[in-house]
Amino acid sequence: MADVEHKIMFAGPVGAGKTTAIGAISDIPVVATEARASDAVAMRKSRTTVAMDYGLIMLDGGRKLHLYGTPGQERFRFMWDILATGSLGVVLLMDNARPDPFADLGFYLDAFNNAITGTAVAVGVTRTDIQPKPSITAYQMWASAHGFRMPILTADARSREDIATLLKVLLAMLDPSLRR
Ligand SMILES: Nc1nc2c(ncn2[C@@H]2O[C@H](COP(=O)(O)OP(=O)(O)OP(=O)(O)O)[C@@H](O)[C@H]2O)c(=O)[nH]1
Ligand SMILES: [Mg+2]
Repeated sequence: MADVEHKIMFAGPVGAGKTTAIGAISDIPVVATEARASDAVAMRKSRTTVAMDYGLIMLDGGRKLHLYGTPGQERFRFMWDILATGSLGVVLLMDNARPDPFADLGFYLDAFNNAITGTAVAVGVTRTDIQPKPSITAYQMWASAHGFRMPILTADARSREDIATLLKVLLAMLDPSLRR
């Protein structure tokens, strides 16, 4: 089928790399809704997503993979459910340099529980070059202790290859024919 279109959502905390990841992998220039960051976010970076990011990957056979990035700030939480609707799967990006990445992971798995149930989730841990701990093994142990089964990989959001690997892992869980 040439006209099959799918939607993948990127979620995770402010600065985890959602906008960067979509920019690294998209086949079109990303449509981003970024604004100058204020208050606490501005201490981390100058711009933040306020509505969504949109990118597109052209798969073999003319099929399209639409990529949507959520705003990390919780005050834009109303967008999370909007963007989650109809998603084939969720990529959760976790910033390893944040104070408590496991608490972040628990929070996002809970917040996107509806979207994740019945679909698939893959976790990409960013900034491991800056902050190597916790290790991926520690994440996996945390996930299994909390009853989650999902792939958890390191991923530099700036790396097209890393984000492609994350998406391939996610798509393979859903439908092996979607592998690029
Ligand atoms: N050193 C390092 N920097 C990274 C890595 N992954 C992403 N970054 C950087 O982290 C920043 C992420 O910023 P964004 O892509 O705007 O983050 P976001 O998740 O879209 O944030 P919000 O829209 O505010 O929720 C960028 O400056 C990236 O270059 C990584 O693995 N290592
Ligand atoms: Mg963003």
